[in-house]
Amino acid sequence: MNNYDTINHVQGKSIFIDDFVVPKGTLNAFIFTSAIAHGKIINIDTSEASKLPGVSQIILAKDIPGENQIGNIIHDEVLLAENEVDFIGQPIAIIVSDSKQTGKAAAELINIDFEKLQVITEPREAFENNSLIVPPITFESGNIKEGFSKADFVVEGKVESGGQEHLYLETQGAIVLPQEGNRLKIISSTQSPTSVQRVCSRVLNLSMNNVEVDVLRLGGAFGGKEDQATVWAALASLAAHKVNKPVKLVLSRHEDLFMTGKRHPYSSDYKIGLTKNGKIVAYEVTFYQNAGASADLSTAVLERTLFHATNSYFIPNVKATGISCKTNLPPNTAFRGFGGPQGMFVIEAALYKASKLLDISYYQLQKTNLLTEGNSFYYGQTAENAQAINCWNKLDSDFDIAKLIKDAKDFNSINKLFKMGVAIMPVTFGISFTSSFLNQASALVHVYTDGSVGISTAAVEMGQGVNEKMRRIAAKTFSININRIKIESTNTTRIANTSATAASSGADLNGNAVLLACNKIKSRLLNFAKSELSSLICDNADLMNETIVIDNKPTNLKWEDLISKAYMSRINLSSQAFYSTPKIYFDRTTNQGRPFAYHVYGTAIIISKLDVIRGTYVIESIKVVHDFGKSIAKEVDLGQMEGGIMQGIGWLTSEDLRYDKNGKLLSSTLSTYKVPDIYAAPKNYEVKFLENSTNDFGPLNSKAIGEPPLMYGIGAYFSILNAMESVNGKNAFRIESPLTPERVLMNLYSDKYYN
Ligand code: LUZ
Ligand code: MOS
Repeated sequence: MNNYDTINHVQGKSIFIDDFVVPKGTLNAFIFTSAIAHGKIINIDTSEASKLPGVSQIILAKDIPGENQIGNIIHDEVLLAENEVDFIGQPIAIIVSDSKQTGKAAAELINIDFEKLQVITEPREAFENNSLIVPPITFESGNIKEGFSKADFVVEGKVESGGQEHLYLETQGAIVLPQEGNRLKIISSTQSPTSVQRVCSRVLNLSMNNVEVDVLRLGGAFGGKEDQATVWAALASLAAHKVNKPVKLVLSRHEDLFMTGKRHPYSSDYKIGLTKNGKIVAYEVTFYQNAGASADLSTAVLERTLFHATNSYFIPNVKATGISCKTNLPPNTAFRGFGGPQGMFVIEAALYKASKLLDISYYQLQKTNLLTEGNSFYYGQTAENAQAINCWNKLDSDFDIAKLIKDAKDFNSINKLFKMGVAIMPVTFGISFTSSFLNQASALVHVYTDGSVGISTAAVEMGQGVNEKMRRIAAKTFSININRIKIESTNTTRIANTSATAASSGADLNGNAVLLACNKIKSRLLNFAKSELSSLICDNADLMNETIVIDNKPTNLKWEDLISKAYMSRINLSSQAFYSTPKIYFDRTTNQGRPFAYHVYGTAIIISKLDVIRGTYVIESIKVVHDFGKSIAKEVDLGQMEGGIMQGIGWLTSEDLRYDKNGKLLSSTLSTYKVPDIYAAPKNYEVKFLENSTNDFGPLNSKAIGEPPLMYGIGAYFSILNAMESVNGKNAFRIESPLTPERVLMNLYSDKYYN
C-alpha cells in the first residue's frame, strides 16, 4: 500500500511517543493506582516512598493547582482520586522520579488504607441500585402500541454483547516539556489535541494559549485515544509543571490493559413485531450500557446506539431506550463504531430469532425489511441516495447468494464433523458527529518558494491513512506531483479548536477544509498567471500537470516558475480555511432531526466452517459490496475495510473481556485475551465497490470508511450460529458474545444454554 508513512514504518524510522529523543534530565512519571474497585480513602502515607533515592516528588490530588476535573461531556471524573476510588487502576498519585524502575519501587512503599464499599460490575445491577450516569434516554417514532397490535408474531429476547480492548500497538503516553513563563509543550498520543489542551489548562489553571499540544502520529487508536489519551497527558503535565522539568509517561502494555476503558459491554432486551409476510411493524428495545465509573463519552456512545438500533431496516414504529449504567470498572469509552455495533447486534439477534418462529429464513427477513429511497429513519432523517438494496442486489448478482446457501446445505448434508454456516450482514452507518457542533475542521496550507507544499489540519494520523488522503486532495486540486506535498504534525498553535479525529469523519471534515484552502491559493495563482501571460479576457486558465493551461492548452508557465514569480509579485502563498458540515441538526427535546450528513451502506456475506467436536471454527469467506462513494485512495480504503472487518469479527468471536466480581480484569494479558490472528482471517476475501455512487458531503465525492466495515463482523457471529443449527437441529441459542469455541461447545452440548 502506497501510504504516506509506509516506507518509514517498515524501516522502523517512524517516531512514536516512546521514540522521541527527550532532553537530558527528563524525569519519569509513574502512576500509583487503586487496587480496589470501590472504597473510601482513609489515609495515604507517601513518606517512605518519598525517601527512596531518585524520587523527586510524589503528587497527590491536593497538589493540583487548578481543577481536579477531566470530564469531557459531563464533569464527573477526577484526575487523581482524593476521597474515594471507583475502579481498579484509578490514578491516586504520581511518582516523579529518575526512572520507571524507581517509580515502581516507590509505589511499593506507599501505604494506603481504604474502607471498602459495594462493588457493582454489571449494568443491570447498577440500574437496580439506581446507579446511573444520566437518566434514561428514549427515542421514539410512530406508535409502538398500535404497531404491536398489527403484528401477527411478536418475539422477545435478551442479548449480551461483550466489551473490547482497543489494543492499539502504541500504548498511551505523553511527553511534556516546560517552556519559559510557565508554558507547556505537550507531545501526546491523542486523537483530540484540543481536549488535551483544554483539560491540561483546566488542571493547571493556565489559559489555553499557554499550552501547546503537538501530535505527530499515533500507533493506532480505534477510539481509545479520543478521550482517554487526555488522562496521561494531564498527569504528565501536572508532574512537569510541579517539578519544572521535562516529564515522560508511557504506559506498559499491562498498565494500559488494566487502567484504561474499553468498548462498552451491553445487556439488552428487545421485542419485535412482524406480519406473517415478515414485515417488521414494531420494535421496542432497551439497552443497558456498562459505562464504568464515570461518563467519559458514554452518553454520546449510547446515543449512537439509539441512532443505529434499526440498522438497515425500515421500521414504522420504534421505541428505543438507552440506560447508561455506572459501574466500578474503568470508564468505558469510544471504540470504532461508537455504540453503533451494539445497537445493530440486537436487531440482528431479533431478526434471527424471529426467523425461526416465522419459518422465513433470516436472510429473507433482512431483505424484506431493507430501507428504500425516501424512507425515514426513525429519528426523522430521510434516506437519501439509499444504497441498502443496491448493495444487497449487487452482492446477489456478483456472488449468487442462493447458490452459496445451497452449497453450504449440501456440504452439511454429507458431513457430520464439520458444518458450514452462512449469514448476510447489511450495514447502514450515519456519518457525522452526533453532537452537531463537533462537525468542523480547518486547514492551513503554505506553498513555499520552491513549489513545495506544507499542510496542517486538525486530523490526526493514527494509521488510518488520513495524511495520504489529504495529500491526494491537495495534489489533485493544484494538479501537482504528490511528492511536493508534506503533511505536518497536528498542532494546536497551527490549528486551533480541533474536534477529535473520530466518527469516521477525519478525512471528510479536514479534506473539505484542505480543498477550500488549496482553492483559495489556486485562484490567486490563476489570477496572477492571467496577468503574467496578459491574456486578460480569458477566464479559462487552469493548472494541469504542473503547468498553467489556457483553454486547455499548455503554456510554458510551469508550477515552480509560477510560484517563484508569484512570490516576487507579493502574492499570498498561504491560506487558512474552515469547513463545517451543512444541513445537519438534531433536536434533543423531540429526538428528531437530520443528525448525519449522509449514510454509508454495504452488505456482506460471511461463510464459516465449524468443527463440531472441538467447537472451533474458521471464517471460510467474506464477500462484500460496499459503498465507498468515489474513493480518494482505494488501497487505503481497502485496508480500512479489511482491518475493520477483522476487528468486528474479533469483538464477537474470540475477544473475551472478563472482570471478576471485585472489578478485577481477568483477561489482562495477551495470553488470556485473544485478538484475531492470521488464522482467523477469512481464507477467501473479496470486496466490490458499489458503482455509480457519489456523495456531495465528502471531499471529491468520497465517503467515510473508518467505522462502517467493523459491523460486517456481526455476520460472523450469525454465520457460526447458522452452522451450529445444523449440528442437532436445535436453534435460537443464547445470544451472547463473544462466541468463543468454549461458548459454542456449551451451547451445542449443554441444554441449559438454549433459550
Ligand atoms: N465521537 C463523538 C464519535 O464524539 N461523537 C460521535 O458521534 C462519534 N461517532 C463515532 C465515533 N466517535
Ligand atoms: Mo472514534 S470510536 O474515536 O471514531
